[in-house]
Amino acid sequence: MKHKLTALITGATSGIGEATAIEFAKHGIQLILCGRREERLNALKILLANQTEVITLCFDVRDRQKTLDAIASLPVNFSDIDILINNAGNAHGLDPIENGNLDDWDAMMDINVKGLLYVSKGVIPGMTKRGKGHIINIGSSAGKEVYPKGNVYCASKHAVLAISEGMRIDLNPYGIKVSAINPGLVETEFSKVRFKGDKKADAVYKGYKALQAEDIAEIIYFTISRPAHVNLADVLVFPTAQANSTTVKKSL
Ligand code: NDP
Ligand code: 8X3
Repeated sequence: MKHKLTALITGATSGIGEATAIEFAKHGIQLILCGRREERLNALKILLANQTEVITLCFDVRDRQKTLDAIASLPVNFSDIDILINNAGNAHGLDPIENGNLDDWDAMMDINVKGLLYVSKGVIPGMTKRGKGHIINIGSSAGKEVYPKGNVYCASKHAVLAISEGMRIDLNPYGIKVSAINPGLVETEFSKVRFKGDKKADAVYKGYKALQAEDIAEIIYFTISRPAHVNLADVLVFPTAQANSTTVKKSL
């Protein structure tokens, strides 16, 4: 009989995904850690090895076949995935629509939306077969409102919310839980990626206390550890200093 829960976390190489891996390891959940930066995956595996079993899968969620192959390659003791954390994603650029960069648009739709779908396609059949599972999609406050220059990133996160609602309906007959966790500003590598390393990124989390990746990881653990009859379907979480995407109380 299987005792340990198994979780697959995408985007485990930094930020929210990495913090979730650390949080889950504390609770003995065995981990499938995914990302493109192999050295970081290996370092995290070593860090958590004395707390739980860890396996790493290095792939780009944009590559449909590699994503499906990586999930299909899991050894039998990791292949029954109880918890899927669809977290991999980023914003690329912050430009008015008329100046938007096509590569940025492709990246956001391909990673945040299509990548999430490819990973889900690899994992859901096992869950439906076993009649259980919990999918957590990391959306954003940007999935609930649109802010200036957020255009395509906001669209990608609105899509994540719609997909989450669709999954919850379609997977309802199988007893599978689907939750959308939608954070506001979280201090991670997110803004470094959005601004492509530009120092504009430094200002994003200055003058107030942003959410930390660990805050979201604790909420994710809380969500997956509710009793069987309880599902947190949709969670919006802001730092106290933030009221919505454009209202942030800063002491500058
Ligand atoms: P980070 O930049 O710290 O982490 C992003 C993660 O996504 C990395 O582990 C990265 O791994 C992975 N990733 C990115 N592109 C790909 C890809 N093509 N294939 C596989 N993995 C990929 O940012 P966060 O932790 O903040 O972001 C995590 C999620 O949270 C995202 O979906 C983001 O939209 C969402 N979010 C973030 C907020 C914030 O303010 N920070 C607020 C609301 C939501 P690697 O580069 O190794 O592939
Ligand atoms: C990340 C938060 O406000 O940069 O999803 O869109 S925000």
